[in-house]
This record gives sequence, structure tokens and C-alpha cells, in this order.
Amino acid sequence: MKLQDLKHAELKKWVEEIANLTKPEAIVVADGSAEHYQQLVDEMVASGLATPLNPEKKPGCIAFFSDPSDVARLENRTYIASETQEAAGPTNNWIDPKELKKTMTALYDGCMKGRTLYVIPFSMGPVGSDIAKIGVEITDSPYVVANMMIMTRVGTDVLDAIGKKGEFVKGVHSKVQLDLENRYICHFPEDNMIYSLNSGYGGNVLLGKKCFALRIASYQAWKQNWLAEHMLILGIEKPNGEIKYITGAFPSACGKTNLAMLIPPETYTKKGYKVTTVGDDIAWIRPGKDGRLYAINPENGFFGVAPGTNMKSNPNALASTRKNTIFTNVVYVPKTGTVWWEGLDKNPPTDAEDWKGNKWYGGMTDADGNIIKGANPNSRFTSPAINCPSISPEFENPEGVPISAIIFGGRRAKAAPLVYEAYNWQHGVFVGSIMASETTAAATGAVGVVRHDPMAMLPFCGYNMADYFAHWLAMGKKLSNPPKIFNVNWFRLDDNGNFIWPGFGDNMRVLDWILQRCEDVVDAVDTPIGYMPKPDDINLEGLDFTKDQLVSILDCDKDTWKQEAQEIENFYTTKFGDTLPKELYEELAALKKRLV
Ligand code: SAT
Ligand code: MN
Repeated sequence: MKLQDLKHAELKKWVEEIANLTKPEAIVVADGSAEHYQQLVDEMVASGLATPLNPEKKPGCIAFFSDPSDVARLENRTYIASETQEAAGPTNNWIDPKELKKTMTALYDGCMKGRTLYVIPFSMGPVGSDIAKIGVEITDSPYVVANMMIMTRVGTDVLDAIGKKGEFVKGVHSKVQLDLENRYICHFPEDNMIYSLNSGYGGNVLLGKKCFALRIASYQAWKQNWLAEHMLILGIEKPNGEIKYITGAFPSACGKTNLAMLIPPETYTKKGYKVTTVGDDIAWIRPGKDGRLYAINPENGFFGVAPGTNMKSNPNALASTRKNTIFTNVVYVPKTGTVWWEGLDKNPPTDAEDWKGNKWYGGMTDADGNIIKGANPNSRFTSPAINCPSISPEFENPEGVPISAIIFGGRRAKAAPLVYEAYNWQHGVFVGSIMASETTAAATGAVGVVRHDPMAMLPFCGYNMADYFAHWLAMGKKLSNPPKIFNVNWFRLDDNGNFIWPGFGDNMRVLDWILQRCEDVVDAVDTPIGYMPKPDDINLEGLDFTKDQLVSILDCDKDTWKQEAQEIENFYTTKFGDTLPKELYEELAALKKRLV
């Protein structure tokens, strides 16, 4: 498709403006067709950007390798350029939008010389649904176009849906030189606009994802009375056929994809329980007429972490990657035309190339005897949602699914117990606001450092987080039938540094308790931090796990929590001071009182 084919005057004018500035050699509008996807793949293969995989073993799949300096989101170069610094708030990087636009305009000048400018019209959510929103991304990267074609709904029907005047979010991306000094991921919430430059990595450049569906959308949601959250959505089908839906907020690379696609242990499957996947990363949530919350997954694919994905941890994810998948920064095995990553199986290839293209074999060590990993720890697969065997029949439902429970969860070696329940919505917002988690390879910077990450939105909230908390509190007041709120932690370590809880499919045992609490059919223990299960109420059937082990992670150590409360107070006062909603200070005071 060509520029002339665009019927939306403002869209056409904007593309022309960006083209005049960036000076590409050609302009191509992505029509979402299989032919165009193949053409992009062929171009990437011809230019050495991508490697086609074995058409029998991995049909329609390619491997892609990014620049070694460009493998994760870059939070310190991500900006929320609201009109005022106060509007962006204390947790976001801010630059005056006028100044930032000037900087970006100068950097974009001529940046696409010799390249093709692609225009990608995409819909977040089913095309035409009332909840869906449309965006258009301009990029000079065929890798971005191909990924966006998997992760979002791209095509001419999107152009039809905005017609001649419809609203859309504007995104501009250019890889230019991958120059770290001038790498920018900019959001202009008041203008519905995103500018990204000098990166080629997922969350920095697939602008429909974190940039639009979380940062811009969270701002829109605040203004329009809904929620855009960093949450998975799963359905639990019970033996009687009834399906209950749960959303869960976890920071990047903390197991959202695995939880969303979990296969319950036999004690559940034999009774007829089943888990279905609505989404693994982002939920757009709206209040329904019945006073409940309804969620849709605005995405159309999965951008999952490859390492650790295997037949045991997540067979559904692995099945999703069988065809039509883009692998980024994994091990390539030329002999078989396949890929590998740490934790895929116990048979690493003996003759392969690591993600940097160097000769590599399993067990390879460096001069100091340290194991050299073949795949980047943040290597990813981009797979169509329809590939997933557990995809929910409600995936395309434009109304979304009704939410029974919301889970917050981080990666915590100590402190947070396996699961606890908030007393009510307001306490639940407090529980979400005090979330902390060890950092992962999903963003550049140190890994394993505990940081506050309220509702897993620290890197994704597109406005002042104090206002975000207030918005959550206000939302609860409008719901006559709000979901219950829980906190979970699958990541408790023993004194030898091993995970105590088996996790993965066995997390179903915790979800089961959560659903029973939602249905009011099981009691709980009242502790200073919230309601916890009686150990007998967690089903351990068929699991090699003792009651004592369970008790050890269903704890609320008062001294640990007193320290935790102090930490929370420091976080609240130093970050937000008196801008934080008073209800959250009240909840903190009440927690402290219960800990005396
Ligand atoms: O930001 S990405 O979408 O690339 C991955 C993540 O951090 O969740
Ligand atoms: Mn994520």
C-alpha cells in the first residue's frame, strides 16, 4: 500500500511531515497481509538481518540478533514529557515537551536517508470494539513491522475503522545508529504521541506495547475512567463449566506468561479444571454496568522471555513458538536450522552460534571457568496468540471478561508470604502500592536489586503515580461488586538459595484458594498484613511438599514487616510526600498498629 491510499487527511499529512523530516528513500504502508509479512522477512534475510529457520521443524520462523548494546528496555532514557513536571510525577523522567520535541526533531532530521519508511496502522484490541484504540507507528525497521504484525492487529480494516477523521495515537521510531548517547523513548501524553530513537529492542520500539498500551493508555484511562495495567488475564474453568477470571500484575520477567498459560496439576485436571489464557502482559480494564470490572487484552501476540521456557515450565508457550515466530537473541544451531536457549532442555547444542554470532557449545566456559550463556537472558519469542493451545475462547470478545480477583506479585527472596488477601479495595490498593521486586534482565541495569514497583507499573505509568493511586482508590468507590485483591510471591528462597515453592503449574493450588475466598467458601487466618490461608486449605495432593514447608512461607514475621513498613514509609515520604492520597498513609498507620 502507498501513501496516496491513505484516506484520513490528518494521518496522511502527518506521515508526509515525518517523511519530509526523516527523508526516507521510499514509503510503504503495511496492509497486514501475509504477502507483506513474507516480503519483509525476505528483505531481512537478504540483508543479513534475520536468519530463516528450518521450514519443517520451525515453519515460518526466523531468528534475529540485535546489537549487543540494545537488548532490553532502557528506563533512564524513557521520558514522560507531560506539559508540567508535576504531571509526570516523581517516578518518571521528565523533559519539557517543547524542548524534547526540538531535540527529537533535530535528531530525526534526515535519519531515514537510504531507508524505507513504513507506516503501520494497528489496533490495540479487536478492530472496531468500543474498548479498542488505534495507533499508527512510523518506523524504518522491518523487524519492528514484522513484530507489530504479530503483537497487534495490523491492516486495512484498521484504516477503515478510523475512517477519514477518527482518533489515533501517533508513534515515530527510527533505529538510526543505535547511538546510546542519543537513545530516547519519549511520551507526550497530552498529544497522544510517542517518539522513539536509536534502539531496535522490543519495549523501546514496538510502540503499541509498553509505550501506547501502558504509558499513553494509562493516562487516557485516568481521564476516561478506566485502567490500563501491566497485568495478565487468565480464566479458570471449573468442573461445572463455570469460568472465573483473574488478572495479575507482576514486573517484567517475573512469570506472567507462565502463570497466564499454566497447566494445572493432575489433582485438578482429573476433576476437570482447566486454565485458559486471555493475555500475558497487558490488561485494559473497565467498569461494567453490573458494577464489576471487565478486562480485555489489547495485544494479539506474546513477546515472552525465552530462557527458562520448556515443556515443564510452560508447554503452552513452547507450543506457541512452533510456527510463525520471531526469535530474538537466542542460540542459533546452523546444522538443524533451529534455536535453543538456557533451560529449554538438558541437551544444549554442541555446534552452534551464541546470540552474538560467536561459535558456541553447551557448557562452554570463559578463561576464568565461568559458563558462557548462549542466549541473552532477555532473549524473546514473538508468537501469534492464536498459536497458543490455551488461548481463551473469549480472547476476541470486545466486551472483555469479568474479573473476580486481582493479584499483585513480585520476586522476593524473603518477607512476602506465598499469598495473602487484602481486607478490602482500599487496603488492596495499599498492597499494590507497596509492591517491591528484585530487578530482572528485562530492563538494563543491575539485576536482583529489590526496588519498589507499585502495581508493577513503575516503568509504565504515564502520569503522576500519586494521581494513579488516587484513580485506583476512586475506581473502587464506583464498583458495587469489586474484585478481591491478593498478593502472591512464588519466589521465596531457603537458606541455600533454592526456591521453596515449586511454582509454575502448582501455582494453581494458590489460585484455587483465591477463588474459594472470592466465593466465600473457605476461612482464613487474620494476620497483621492481611488474610492468609490456613495451611490445610492449600491443596498439596500429589505434591512432594510438606506442611512445614508450606507453613514456612505462609508467615508474617513481625520484625521483618516492621522493617518493611519503615521502608514503605521512606518510599512514600521521599517520593510522594503529601501528594500521596491520605488513604494510603492511613493504611500504613493501620499496618504499623497491627504489627505492635
Ligand atoms: O518491555 S518489553 O515489552 O520489551 C518486555 C517487558 O519488559 O515486559
Ligand atoms: Mn511486561
